[in-house]
Amino acid sequence: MKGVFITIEGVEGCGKTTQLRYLGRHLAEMGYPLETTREPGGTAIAEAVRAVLLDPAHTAMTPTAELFLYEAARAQHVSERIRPALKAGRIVLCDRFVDSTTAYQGGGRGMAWETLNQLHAIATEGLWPHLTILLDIAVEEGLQRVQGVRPRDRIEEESLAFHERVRQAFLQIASLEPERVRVVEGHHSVETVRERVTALVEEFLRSHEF
Ligand code: Z5A
Repeated sequence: MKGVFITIEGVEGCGKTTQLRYLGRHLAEMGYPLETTREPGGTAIAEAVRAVLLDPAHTAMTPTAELFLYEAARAQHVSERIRPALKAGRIVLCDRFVDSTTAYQGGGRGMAWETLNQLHAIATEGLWPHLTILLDIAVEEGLQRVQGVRPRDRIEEESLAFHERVRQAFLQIASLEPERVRVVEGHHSVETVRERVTALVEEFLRSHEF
């Protein structure tokens, strides 16, 4: 595999989507071949699954059904879009990936991490990000940022305690895999966060001779 797979993670409103946009523009200006995408989603089938997952009307969805839908969307996304882009030597920037499942379904819903890791391995056929940026922010601050910007989805409707467990799970992943997962404080201005994210990614690309 020639490409580089970079993911960006964090709780709601941490600023992932904003930073992914800046980073994508910056890397494209530097001349890197690039693919930007998101989870759940990134292909027609996975985007259709996303609509089912986030629909606030789907309050009856069981945690197991939810988990399999996230992994199903991921299997399609990896096979149809991410692997081909990596094979073509591109940098793939992805808004959320397996760590979101570990944090939300594992940390938030209490599902066993060992089981989740087995499912990740099946869905991705062993593909793991080379670098993950975790934007860490207080849950209340993140939720405040997205309040009123767009309608709340099914996961956002969860309690503050749920989102706090998700944040702690993300931090735990970072402490378990400090080489891959780099934490950036998300509460700073967009510009400050942008500078830190750019510096981390540039350093990574330099050291990996991409
Ligand atoms: N989910 C899951 O449970 N399991 C899984 O396996 C996966 C996902 C993959 C959809 O994700 C949901 O699916 C999500 C997790 C769950 N749960 N929820 N809800 P999503 O990524 O599509 O949705 P999201 O997490 O809610 O992301 P978001 O709304 O796109 O937020 P964001 O990307 O973190 O932030 P943003 O869009 O860049 O910024 C939000 C607002 O804050 C916006 O107005 C910005 O202008 C502002 N902003 C951004 N940065 C700053 C700074 N630094 N200062 C001040 N204001 C800022």
